[in-house]
Amino acid sequence: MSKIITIERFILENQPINARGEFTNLLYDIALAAKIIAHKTNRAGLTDILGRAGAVNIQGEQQQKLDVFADEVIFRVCDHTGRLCVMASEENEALLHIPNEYEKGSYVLVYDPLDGSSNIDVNVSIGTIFGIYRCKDWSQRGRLEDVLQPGRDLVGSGYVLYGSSTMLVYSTGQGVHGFTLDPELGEFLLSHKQMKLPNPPAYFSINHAYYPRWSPAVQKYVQWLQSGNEGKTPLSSRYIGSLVADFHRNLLRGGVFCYPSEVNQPRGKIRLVYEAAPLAFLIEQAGGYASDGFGSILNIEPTELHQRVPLFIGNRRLVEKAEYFIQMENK
Ligand code: P6P
Repeated sequence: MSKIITIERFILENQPINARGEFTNLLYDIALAAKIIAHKTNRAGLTDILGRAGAVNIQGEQQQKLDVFADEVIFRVCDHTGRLCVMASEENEALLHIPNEYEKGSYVLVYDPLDGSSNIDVNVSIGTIFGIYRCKDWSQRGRLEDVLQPGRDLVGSGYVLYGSSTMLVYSTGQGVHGFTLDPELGEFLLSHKQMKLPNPPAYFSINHAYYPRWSPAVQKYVQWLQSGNEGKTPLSSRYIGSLVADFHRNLLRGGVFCYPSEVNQPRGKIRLVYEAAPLAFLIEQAGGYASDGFGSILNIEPTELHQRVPLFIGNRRLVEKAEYFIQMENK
């Protein structure tokens, strides 16, 4: 029997040297929020939580009740702890300020509480994505500048996958580590230490329905992916339509997830601040790379909280090939 290590113990024993208790405790808080959301998500089919909450979020998407629930859980677990100076969520147009009655802290939490929500009612895996920055100006109570930081400045990021099992995968810059929730114990146990992208990769993930709307460069890139990427190992196509699920499978088996810009979504669909940048931080820690087709996602300076970005993320060679085709077209 391998060692039984809870996420709390692992975080404590592996916290970044310069981190104070605040950062370590923030990761605990996220693990707690994940357990609460998992508990509700796993019962989604059994309560009246399914279906639409009636509201429409900033993205113009119908909010599912679980979206709203997950968003509120993360905020309420984190708003009073004194570890954060501000939060930002996909489900909220404006910044989420720390209520005045609570102490503010030195970290920033950005998150997509439940990505892939269109899959909730059809029982397909969905996920939470989060990123952690340092507050830029301690004397202030959290401002947009604290959230609009490039992914290169992340001090930690991760995701929770609510699937056949619930997994929390995170990095604080010292590798990527995965924990699986034991629902009986209510504990996340270390199950995937130092996760690294396998080579050769096995999959490519893209929504082929958009083929007619992609640029010729992206069409050529997809044909390259389909052609066995220059005679190397042939790739199989897998696309779940749930970013965290596709990302997690590719992290375990190797591959590339692509959401290029297309005629109807000229800046792509994936959000930079709380989806692409946190996952880009993770994939680099796992030996991979993430690009918007022109350069690293981590180097993009956000200008708006909900801005979207084209995304190619996974094994470096596959992502750099996308850059090659796109940059050839733009010569
Ligand atoms: P499409 C879910 O809404 C999401 O943001 C990601 O989780 C997923 O990868 C993508 O959209 C799917 O988008 O246009 O292929 O249905």
